[in-house]
Amino acid sequence: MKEKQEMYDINNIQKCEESFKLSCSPHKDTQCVKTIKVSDIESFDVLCDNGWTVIQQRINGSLDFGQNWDSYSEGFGRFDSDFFLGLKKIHWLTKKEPHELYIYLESLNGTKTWAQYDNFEITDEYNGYRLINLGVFSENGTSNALMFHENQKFTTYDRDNDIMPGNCAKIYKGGWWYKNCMTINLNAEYVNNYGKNVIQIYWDDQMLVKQEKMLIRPNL
Ligand SMILES: [Ca+2]
Repeated sequence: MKEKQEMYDINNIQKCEESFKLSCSPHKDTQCVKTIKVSDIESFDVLCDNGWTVIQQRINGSLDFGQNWDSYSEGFGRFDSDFFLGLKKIHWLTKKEPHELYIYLESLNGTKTWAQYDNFEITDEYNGYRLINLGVFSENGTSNALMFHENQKFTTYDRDNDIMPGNCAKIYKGGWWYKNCMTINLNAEYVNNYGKNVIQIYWDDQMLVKQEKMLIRPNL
């Protein structure tokens, strides 16, 4: 088995039922692992969640997101815990066809909200995995904070593409589409704060986040 597939312990998440569709779209009302093949790169597994493809999640703070460029490019973590799918895969998925992005947020005090963008796309590695498009924003109790990061390249501690004199990924201990530096960062350090697990991130200064997921699906 290939090394990057071994990162994902799928023993306790079932395989999706067979389908001709090369996306999570048919797999509503369930969570399952699906093998996807897009042109030019070898097949890879994704976590499907109620018809959406999960590209990133922080559900228990068990994983250090202060990873390097190659790690963000290929992906890291486990589908049954915290993980990042990988910028290369996200690029190919969002290049193949238009995708909407859904961000689920649960705050430290238990408030659950979401933000959605109807046309999410990032470039290839040569162009820095630039966040070239977000599309139309809709929400339920969140602000349009991610728009601040539109058109930014991705930055990690070993690849500085932000517009700060320093490196935002070093400061916040996680890769992101930093500018100078951010209004939100869902890959920031997950720290223990006053005895409670808190991701040291916020959504537009308003909200400390306890759990969050980023999900995409074809917008046809
Ligand atoms: Ca910089």
